Amino acid sequence: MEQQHYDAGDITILEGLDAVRLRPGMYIGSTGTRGLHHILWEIVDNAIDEAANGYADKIDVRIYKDGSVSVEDNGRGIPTDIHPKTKVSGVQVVFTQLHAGGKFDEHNYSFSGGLHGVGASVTNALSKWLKVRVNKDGSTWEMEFHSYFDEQKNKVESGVPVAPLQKTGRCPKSQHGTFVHFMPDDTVFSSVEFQLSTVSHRLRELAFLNKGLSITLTDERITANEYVDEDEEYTQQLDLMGATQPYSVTFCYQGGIADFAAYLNEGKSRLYSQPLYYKGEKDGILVEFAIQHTGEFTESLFSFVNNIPTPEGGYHEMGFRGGITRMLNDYARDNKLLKEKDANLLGDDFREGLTAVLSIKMKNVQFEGQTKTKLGNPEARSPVEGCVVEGLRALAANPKNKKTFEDIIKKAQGAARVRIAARQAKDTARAKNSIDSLTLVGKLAACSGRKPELNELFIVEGDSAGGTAKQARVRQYQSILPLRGKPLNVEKKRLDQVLANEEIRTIISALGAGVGNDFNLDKLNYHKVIILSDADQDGFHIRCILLTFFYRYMRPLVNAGHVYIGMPPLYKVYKANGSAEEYAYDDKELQQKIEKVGRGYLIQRYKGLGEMSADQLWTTTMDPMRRNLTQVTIEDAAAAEDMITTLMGDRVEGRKEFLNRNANFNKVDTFMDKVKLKKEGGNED
Ligand code: TTJ
Repeated sequence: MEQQHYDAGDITILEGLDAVRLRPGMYIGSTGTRGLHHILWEIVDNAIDEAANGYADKIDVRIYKDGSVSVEDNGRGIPTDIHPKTKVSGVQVVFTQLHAGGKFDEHNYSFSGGLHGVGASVTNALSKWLKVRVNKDGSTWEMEFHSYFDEQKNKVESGVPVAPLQKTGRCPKSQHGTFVHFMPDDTVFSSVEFQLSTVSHRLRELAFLNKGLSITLTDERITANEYVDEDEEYTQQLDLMGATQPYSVTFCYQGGIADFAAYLNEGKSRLYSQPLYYKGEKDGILVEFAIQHTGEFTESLFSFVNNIPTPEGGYHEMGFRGGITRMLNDYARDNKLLKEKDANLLGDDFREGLTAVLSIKMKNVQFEGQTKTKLGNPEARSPVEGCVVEGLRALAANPKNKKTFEDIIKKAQGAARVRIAARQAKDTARAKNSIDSLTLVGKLAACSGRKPELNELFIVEGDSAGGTAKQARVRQYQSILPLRGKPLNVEKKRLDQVLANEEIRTIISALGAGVGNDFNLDKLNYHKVIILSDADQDGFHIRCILLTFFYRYMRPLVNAGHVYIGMPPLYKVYKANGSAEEYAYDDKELQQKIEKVGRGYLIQRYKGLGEMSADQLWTTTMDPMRRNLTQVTIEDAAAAEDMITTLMGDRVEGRKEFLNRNANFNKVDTFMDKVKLKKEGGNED
């Protein structure tokens, strides 16, 4: 082999390739399997570019038995003439000049590059040998590069031309193209074994992304019947020659990314048979997308920038999603599928079951993210969104797509319904979880005893009566929970709204047995839950609300007979000298007590619990031996609910009227009679 002479320019070129040799990771990411395949993609990208520019429609990739690989296109062929500045052939420039691509070049006017685009010279620098053959203008040209150990320099030189580009023969003018064959350097890469599945997957992807381009992959290492692509079983044509022919597969998709979307949805139920496809351009950005909804719920968006996958997303995906949401909401409104009062559907709703392929082409791409597969150009967003809106509008304007768009809206509306229901369930769960002991701090005066069977909880209307009850109680087994304000009217409220109410949450928390479907009687802290409210309009209302709440959300509590109404007396009949003191709980009893006390009696009428002393409250209402307690039956609770529903619900007028009629406490008791309250287990009169 002849030692070549290099001029100054050539030296810098070789120093360029030296840099690649020295730090391959800087150029191809790694020297592992990924890096190995990267040097193949560098070559493939060149052929793809030629095809994308319309000069080639066929690419052949071949893996040889010796582990080398070749790429051939039927394009114009790499320029063979001498480059005036460097005085070497175009072929030599391409394979020995560090192509300033991707991240190194701000003037990256080509759409190619990006993740790859460091150029064919990098492949050359990391190969044991590389051979090029160009068919152009009726001639065949050849050139070879190699790496060798330079004994004088005591180091490996790589990518060195063995000889200048040479014309080696003639060929028909119609036979034009470039053939590049190389052997990856096993001293550079940890493994030099190309993976058929990796190569096959990417080439298929490229075939989808480049409509009509035919890409053939041949693997001479195996025979046709030795490899069945897990995704590609149906394209395998195992003939009688299968045992002797090398494995070969051709990818060619006339529908481009529309075929890609259909391919991704194979075997799934589909909302419409053909993917919707559009190709457009805005502000110098080429935008192509294909969408097809499945009957499934997951969204899968495959996005690409300049043919490079962007699994980490980025601004183009934002624009895409935004465009879908905007256009479909507009469509639904314009076609009265969404009524004026309806809220807009969310992007998530439209994307349920959506399979989409988005492919854009733009200049000066900036890749970001963990794996540098996220588009970081904010200027991409708006043109993509614009193209998507425009494209979908054009598609929707086609009468044959009318049903498709209507079905998409319907599916989204279904998704929205599920979303709203799920949201409510989640809120409820969250509210339930947040009901904890904190809710009770400063509110509940808890008893010291730990036996629920013996323990009593008094739910007392108002802070002042609550205070009195706290003084009066037997702290071993009686707990007091004062209710500030009126607890929320549980009627016609969803569980999550009910749970948002302070007073209600406090009650749930104190009882400790949960609420709604989760209510568990076994965890109940009190076997007597006693509602203690004033014998007036407000007290009556509170009692009804609490009963309705228990009926609706803790029905087992009522069913098991744990709920009671505490009955404070309405009157005290006494003698001024203290020789007599009787309590009456209703008008009939008042007459009896008057007779019992006899001449000179005095009557005190209690307007509320707050008027009683702790002693009086204990004697008349809280002492188990003397109090007048009424057990609430399920019918009582149902009647209370009915009361709330029919008289205290939406009909404000009806409520006012009812409360006016019942402002008289006697009528309250009449109501209580009507709902057949039973007396507590026979320990009083
Ligand atoms: C450059 O401008 C003049 C016409 O040819 C253009 C060109 O370079 N075409 C071209 C390059 N087609 N195919 C290639 C190519 C193919 C492979 C497989 C590998 C490389 C490095 C380039």
